[in-house]
Amino acid sequence: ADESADGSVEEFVSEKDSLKTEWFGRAEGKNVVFITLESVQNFVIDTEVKGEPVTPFLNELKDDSLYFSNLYDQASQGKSSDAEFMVDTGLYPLDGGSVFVRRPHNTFNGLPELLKDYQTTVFHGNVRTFWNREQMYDSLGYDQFISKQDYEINKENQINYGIEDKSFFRQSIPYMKQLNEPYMTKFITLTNHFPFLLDEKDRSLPLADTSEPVVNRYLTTVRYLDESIRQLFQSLKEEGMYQDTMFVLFGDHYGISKEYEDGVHELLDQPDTALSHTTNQRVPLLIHIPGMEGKTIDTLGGQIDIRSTVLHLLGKQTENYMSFSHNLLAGEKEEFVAFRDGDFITPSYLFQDGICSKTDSSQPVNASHCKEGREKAREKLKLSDHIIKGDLLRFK
Ligand code: GP9
Repeated sequence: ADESADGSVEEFVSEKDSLKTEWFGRAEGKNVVFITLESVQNFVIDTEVKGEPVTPFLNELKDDSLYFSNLYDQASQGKSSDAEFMVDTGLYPLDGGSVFVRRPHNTFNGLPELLKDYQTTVFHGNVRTFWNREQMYDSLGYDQFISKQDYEINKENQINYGIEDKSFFRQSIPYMKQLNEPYMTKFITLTNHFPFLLDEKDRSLPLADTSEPVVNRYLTTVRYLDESIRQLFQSLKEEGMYQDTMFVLFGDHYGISKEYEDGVHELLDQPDTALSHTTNQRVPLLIHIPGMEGKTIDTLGGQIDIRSTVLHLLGKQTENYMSFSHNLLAGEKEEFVAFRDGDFITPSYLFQDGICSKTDSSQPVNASHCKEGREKAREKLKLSDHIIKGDLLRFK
């Protein structure tokens, strides 16, 4: 097993649940635009501050999209890079550090490899070396990486890690117009990043008054991100680049750590329980195909499942691919999410911080109820590590 993608690994990780559904191929041949929503947790959707929606645009968009409301953040120490890694490869992050940094030379069969007829470009307003992206994108097979050096950045349009999202999207359009169709682009947003800084002039949401200033600021930068996406959609419509595109928007990881979570409990008027902490770790996933009716899907899944779901909509059969991704649109989807630390959640049980509890009530139960789930999580993580550490996909 050390030197090849042996039968047992293959059996376990092939993407079997790609049986055709009514959604299969609904976006076939369309361009694909991924937008990573930096630090966006699902609780901001349909939440208000002083009577004003935090995410008015995403709230509207989700009504015309496949909106996955029960999707968990599975990123680990590699944060944004882990989220990208899962979406591209359907493998789990490593238990320490970032795969982008630790294993950039592996063979991964990432999305650019599978979408061979697509021109693939990543847009990001930070330096090329952050999370070792430049090297990793080469390895994943991206054709182009438009980064900080390609944008006009000045005192007015820069904050925190780099260019502000509104300017980022505005300046990306001319590059996008040069792409050959079909194209796949990935926009990695930046402004909604800890410590959630924003100039007064860019703040359009009233400041919430929870006892956590970090949470209060977070909501204003989430609103800014929401506005920047509205502006991107508007520009693409004006340029005639909207109609033939599937948009995939997803939160990359949590923004509010446990340390500041009291502010979220106050905002949402929720109790401080293991269950509320866990449900707060959900990130939004919206897949918007112009002209397609919207639907909210509450199938339990994780970021690792985004890949298979997108490939299904693009009409790609995935059963010969090796990954841990499961199509969220398939009726028989296994509702199981493994977190990197070995914790897991299913519709029935939640295992977190050494405690087994019922998912719907957070009532602790006998540990035996979580035995099978813990073994399953351990097995998946072990096999994924095995693939990454042995660079086993080079044999596929
Ligand atoms: C940095 C950006 C944020 O370029 O992607 O990374 P994070 O700190 O969220 O992982």
